[in-house]
Amino acid sequence: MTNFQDFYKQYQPKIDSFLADHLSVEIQNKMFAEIMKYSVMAGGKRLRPLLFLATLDSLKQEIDDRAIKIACGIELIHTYSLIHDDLPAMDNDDYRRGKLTSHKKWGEAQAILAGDALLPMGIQWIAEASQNSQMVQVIAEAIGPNGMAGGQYLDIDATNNDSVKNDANFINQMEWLKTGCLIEASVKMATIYAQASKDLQEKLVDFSRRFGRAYQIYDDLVDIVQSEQEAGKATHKDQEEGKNNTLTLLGADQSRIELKKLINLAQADLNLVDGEVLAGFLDLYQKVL
Ligand code: GRG
Repeated sequence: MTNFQDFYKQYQPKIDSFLADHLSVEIQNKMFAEIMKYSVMAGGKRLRPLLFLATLDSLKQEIDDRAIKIACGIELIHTYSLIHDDLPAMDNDDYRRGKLTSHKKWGEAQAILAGDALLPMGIQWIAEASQNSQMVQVIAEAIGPNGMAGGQYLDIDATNNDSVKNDANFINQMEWLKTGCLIEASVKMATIYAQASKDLQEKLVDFSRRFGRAYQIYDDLVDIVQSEQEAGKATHKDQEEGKNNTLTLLGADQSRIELKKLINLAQADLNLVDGEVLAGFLDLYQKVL
């Protein structure tokens, strides 16, 4: 058993160096490699790969090089989704992770292709390292039409569509598909890799769902907390931009209540496993409470 800080210090650099080394070696065209690496190495928190590894830790599964490769495969897929999410046709963002977005830095066609290439490369790493078709199926389902891409479709479809602005079911579904499914898949793949019992798998998947839902609420609240600190008042940037999310639906106070509930439930999901590291992920949310 180890705590979250030690775990993070041990594995975050391993993830970063695996990503940097393998992208440099495995991509034949060095210019394309640079474009892909630019976004992958731009300083992400590595939340999903660390969740995968922490779930293995909770099941007392050894974290070997194969596990690191699977974890990095998940991060490639996540990075693809961010590059495409930032494109002019989608969120049209100029900055991501404190740096110019891929299309701003390299051009739109280049950014589309970097995302196009990161997605199958991520799947390939997971398939190669796991040799487990069930894990490949789990990740493919999580990011396809009934997962992340489907959620992004709902989001695009709903922007500035007043009829869904106050529809809690729609917002929950859209947010869940867009960000929750990949988080759930990261934990589920770890339970398959570690051959966890059905009971443990169910509990950990419940944890991942609550953690993932909480992450969306947290992510929306972070902006509010930052503007409170900077300007001494809460501004609803998302509301101004016509976004549909739990924050614009419930408001900040109710979102915080919802977040606290989810944290308590997620903590209880860890009762049957060695969940100290996984529980540490929930501490992240204290920043906005
Ligand atoms: C383009 C098919 C397609 C999907 C895009 C990821 C995504 C779906 C949309 C992102 C929209 C968004 C800002 C959601 C809030 C939560 C979230 C996923 C934040 C970004 O992930 P982090 O916080 O970022 O893990 P880092 O940079 O740390 O990896």
